[in-house]
Parts: sequence; structure tokens; C-alpha cells
Amino acid sequence: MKAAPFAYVRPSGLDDVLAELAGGDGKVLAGGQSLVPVLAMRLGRPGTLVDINAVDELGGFARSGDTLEIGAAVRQRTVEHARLSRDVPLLGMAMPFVGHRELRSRGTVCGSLAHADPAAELPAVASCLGATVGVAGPSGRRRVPADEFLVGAMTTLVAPEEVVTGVELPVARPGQGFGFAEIARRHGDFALAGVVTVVDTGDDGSLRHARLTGFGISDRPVTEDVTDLLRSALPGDGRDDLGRRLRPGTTELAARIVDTGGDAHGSTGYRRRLFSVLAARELAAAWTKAGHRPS
Ligand SMILES: Cc1cc2nc3c(=O)[nH]c(=O)nc-3n(C[C@@H](O)[C@H](O)[C@H](O)COP(=O)(O)OP(=O)(O)OC[C@H]3O[C@@H](n4cnc5c(N)ncnc54)[C@H](O)[C@@H]3O)c2cc1C
Repeated sequence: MKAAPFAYVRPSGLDDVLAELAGGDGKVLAGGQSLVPVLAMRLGRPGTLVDINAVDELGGFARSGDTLEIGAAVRQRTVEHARLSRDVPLLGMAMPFVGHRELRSRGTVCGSLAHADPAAELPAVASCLGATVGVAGPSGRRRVPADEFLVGAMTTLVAPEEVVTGVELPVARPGQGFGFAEIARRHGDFALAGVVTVVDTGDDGSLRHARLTGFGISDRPVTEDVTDLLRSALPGDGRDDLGRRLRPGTTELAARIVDTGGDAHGSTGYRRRLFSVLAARELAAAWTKAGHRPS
């Protein structure tokens, strides 16, 4: 199909972007990797596409203190290849799973957050890390925690008159370990089920905090504090044993949070099993990477 007619503008300043969006009938165009198919299928019929790629202010990509700041026009592929991104190891772990290389050459990190596909990798990473999303609108600017930003399937709290300006991701600290895994039918497909984990340990190697995010399993990424779950499975005799001891807990978690209905690719029960196995494995992996080696 062909898209319904629309106007196209490419402002060079943020104020002009907001002026174009003011009527509420505009749609931000970032990488176009999700929006253009939506238009082509006539699932959306915006009056104007507001291309944000000429706005210098949205092209920033830098470390500021303990935060990696990624502007709204920054491509996924740029982030994937930048040395800077090593400060946020989950970006390197997740990025190869975001569609294919060609899509990442155009797609933006913030576009993925704004699109809010429940099975997308980057919203899950943002949620697990406790990232902050910058939003600008007619009444000014605000910074929103990723969990509040992601409201539901393809839904964020950004109003039609607003634009995402960037995302701030915390850089890794010593004593942190990370895990990422997903199962998809083919590489580059959206996940049937996926898991992101972060484990924090103290100077003495003791567990301080553990977080786990499931994606592809509900209408948005679901983040849980799993410190007690991990603590109850320690001390471990090694990663494999720890993973096995975590399974009853992750099975219980799966029954509670995996609520995506069955489809042609997998039933709810199948997704629960996938999630449970991945969650135990990636929680154990994050604990190991945080500094604990199998004995
Ligand atoms: C075949 C195929 C496979 C894919 N597989 C995956 C996958 O496995 N995992 C995955 O995560 N993604 C996947 N994607 C989508 C991914 O490629 C896109 O990069 C991403 O979802 C959107 O990023 P974008 O910059 O292209 O956004 P766009 O397509 O430009 O925009 C997407 C939506 O977000 C809004 N938007 C974008 N930027 C802003 C902003 N700054 N402020 C406000 N609203 C904004 C747009 O208005 C639009 O509604 C796939 C896409 C295709 C076509």
C-alpha cells in the first residue's frame, strides 16, 4: 500500500519542531524504520511529518558525569560502534538484536523508545537501567523515568505536541554485572521473550541490589526488584548451579508477569517457560560478571 498524503517539514531548531507539532496533527520522523511502514499500511495518517534530523541540539552524544546522554537524532548504529557506549555495557549486548544492521543505520535509540514496541530491546534496557527520558513541549521541558515514560503497547506519555529530546543512561559502576538474552524466531525479529538483568555488589563482593526486566512478555517492559530472589539462591557453587536454584523463583515470577496472550508463534505457557529459563540464566550471569566466578 501507499501512504495517505502528508506534508513534510525539516526544521532546524527545536522551537520550530514544537511549532510544527502544535496543532496535534503532526508526527515526529526520526529514523522512519517503524513510522514509514505504519504510514505505508495506513495504520497512521498524520497531516505533517516533522523530520527532526536537522536539529543540531538533538544530535548530541556524550558522557556527562555518570551518565551517557544520547540525543533524539542519534542513530542506533552510531551508538553500537562508539567507544563511548562501552560505558553502558547493556547497549553493546542489546544492540545487535535490534532488527538488522541496515535498520540500525537509520533507526534512532530514542525512536525505539518513543515507538514503545513491547518486544523491543532498547526500552527494556532503558527500564532496567532506570534511564531518564527528556521531553520538550509547549509548556517546557521535563525529565521522565523510563518506567513512567513507557505506558503500554506503542504508548508513551509523550503528547502529540511534544518531542523526545534524548535519553540519559547511567554508566556502569565497578561491582555491577549485566545480563541480556532473547529468543526470537530468526535473528532480527522481535523477541518472543527477552530478559535484561543488572546486579550490584558492594566492595566486599556482597549482593546489594538486583533488577530484572522482561520484554515481549507483556504490553510493556516489566521491571522487578529481584534482590531477595537472588539472595535466597546464594551462596552459589557456580553459575550453572545458581541458575538451577533460581528457577523456582523465576518460574513464579513468570506466572505473575508474563501475560502476553498466545499467538501463531507461541502460547502464553511457552513464553513463560522461555522467560523463566532466560531470567534464571541471565541473573546468574550478571552475578558472575559482577565479580563472582564459579568455584
Ligand atoms: C523489518 C523490521 C524489523 C525490526 N526489528 C526490530 C527489532 O527486532 N527490535 C526493535 O527494537 N526494533 C525493530 N524494528 C524497529 C526499529 O528498526 C526502529 O528503529 C525503531 O522502532 C524506531 O526507530 P526510528 O528512529 O526509526 O523511529 P521512527 O520510525 O522515525 O518513529 C517511530 C515512532 O516514534 C515516534 N518518534 C520517533 N522519534 C521521536 C521523538 N524524538 N519524539 C517523539 N516521537 C518520536 C514517531 O513519531 C513514530 O511514532 C524493526 C523494524 C523493521 C522495519
